[in-house]
Amino acid sequence: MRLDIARLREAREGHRIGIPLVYRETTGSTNDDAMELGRQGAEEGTTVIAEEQTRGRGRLGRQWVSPPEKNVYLSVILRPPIPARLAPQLGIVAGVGLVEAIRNWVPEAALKWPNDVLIAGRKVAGILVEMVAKGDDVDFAVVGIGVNGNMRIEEFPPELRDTAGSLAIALGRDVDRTELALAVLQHLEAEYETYLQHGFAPVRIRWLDRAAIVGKEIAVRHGNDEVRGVALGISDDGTLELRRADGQLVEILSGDVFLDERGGARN
Ligand code: BT5
Repeated sequence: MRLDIARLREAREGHRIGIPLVYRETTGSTNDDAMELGRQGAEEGTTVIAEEQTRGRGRLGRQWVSPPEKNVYLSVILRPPIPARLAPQLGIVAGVGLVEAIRNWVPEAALKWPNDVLIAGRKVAGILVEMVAKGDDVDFAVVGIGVNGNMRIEEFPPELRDTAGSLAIALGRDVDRTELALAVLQHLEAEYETYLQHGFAPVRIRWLDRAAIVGKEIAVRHGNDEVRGVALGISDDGTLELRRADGQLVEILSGDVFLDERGGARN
């Protein structure tokens, strides 16, 4: 079933995020579309949503599997008055909003740094933040969110069948994608409002509360590098804090986190 765009527009009328809403049946990447709109001066909150992406992107040029009418793919333009170096905070803000939205369906959903959402160790959602700076400040950022709603295991490519999941897989029934998109926009807005009014501190606390990795043994890989240790939390800049076995504290800017088997997650 298609998204109910009239319902989405009506529900977001008068809000900061989710309106104007640009709808695409199919597109390369909603992030590319939103970046283009941002460059053209589109206002904060402008959102692009699609039924399908033919070139859905993850971080570091990776692919985001985005078949038609199964999941939610959306990108939001934000224009926060912050220095460009703090842009990674936006991913954390979005991650907290995203996990809150997903918890309406699956209360045990949790975050994995930087901002994947996991259910029973399977990745059900990811975030891609891209930013354009003006001098030292953020001109605009695009927060791209992909949530697997109704994908079944056999619909994922074979290499993702052990690590990817969806709300439908967790629940054993389909979800209403319009409701899911709406929840994502609502919770993203709530978290973003908190961030604008009170700064990063309260968002950081909520992130830590919903994180699957804090206190656990993890490995962080970036290219051929690997750092192992206990995840302590995130810093004010959104970097990951780790304590290695030799006691040294390390701050990680970017990479992929792998939880120990004993941590109960595979991804
Ligand atoms: C992410 O990247 O998790 C960010 C994903 C952001 C997607 C949204 S959809 C709307 C907007 N438009 C876009 O073009 N992108 C955004 P990363 O952490 O790099 O994870 C990518 C990795 O996750 C891939 O290399 C696969 O291993 C795995 N993967 C790909 N598609 C997946 C899916 N649908 N569900 C779960 N895992 C997936």
